[in-house]
Amino acid sequence: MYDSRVVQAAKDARKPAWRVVDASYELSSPDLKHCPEATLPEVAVTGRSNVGKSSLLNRLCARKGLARVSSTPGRTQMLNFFAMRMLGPKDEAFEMRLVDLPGYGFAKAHKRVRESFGPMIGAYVQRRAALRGLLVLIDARRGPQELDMDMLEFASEAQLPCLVVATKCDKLSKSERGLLPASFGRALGMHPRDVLLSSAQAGIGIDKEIKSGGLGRELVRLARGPARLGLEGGSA
Ligand SMILES: Nc1nc2c(ncn2[C@@H]2O[C@H](COP(=O)(O)OP(=O)(O)OP(=O)(O)O)[C@@H](O)[C@H]2O)c(=O)[nH]1
Ligand SMILES: [Mg+2]
Repeated sequence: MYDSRVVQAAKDARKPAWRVVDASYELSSPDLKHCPEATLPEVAVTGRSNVGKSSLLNRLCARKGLARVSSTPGRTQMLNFFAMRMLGPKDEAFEMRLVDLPGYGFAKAHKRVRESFGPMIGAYVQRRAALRGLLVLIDARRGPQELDMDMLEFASEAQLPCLVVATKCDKLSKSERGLLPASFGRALGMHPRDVLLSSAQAGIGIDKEIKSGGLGRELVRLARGPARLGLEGGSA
């Protein structure tokens, strides 16, 4: 007997995946009111300060200075919108936005994500009509922290699908990388297939495995997900 999911996964693995062919910075917004008009589906990149959100975005778009990167935590301070044009396995085009969010856990006084977010990220995650999903980035070596669990819970309450992306995997050995999806999955109560490996430095999961899927395909899958109910008339 064949497991149809295994057969499908094998078929998918042979297809060239979605890739970014054009990316540009649009604007930065301090709140929901000043976001761009909700004309394209969005996926937002979230995670602790310094986890590598802006670096991941740059590597994905193959543009080093597109989003600002810094070794000092707290570099990204607004909701930063990037328009992306992607090409699929049959060269079909898809347009979406990727949103680089400020990191959480930077101000030590805030013990919970929703406090550390303040109204900016909280309102964006809860009420942005164009938002279809979140990439929750977690440092591969540090593993999931309480604030990450808090973020996943917050997103789930807001009915937003999430994908966990382990960052800086260049710092792990091959065997550590192999074990990571299952161990992160256990800690987070998620299926290991919803945990991706990545390295903005080495291209792991981003452009190294582009033929077998990687982040591009997952982004399009999230962006093509259904809009959340009840937000259609909301400010976007
Ligand atoms: N080794 C390694 N270092 C990385 C990788 N990605 C990012 N870094 C480093 O991690 C630091 C933080 O990177 P950023 O991309 O600015 O992180 P961020 O999550 O956007 O940070 P904030 O905007 O402050 O929340 C920088 O010094 C990067 O060079 C990676 O894949 N491997
Ligand atoms: Mg950043």
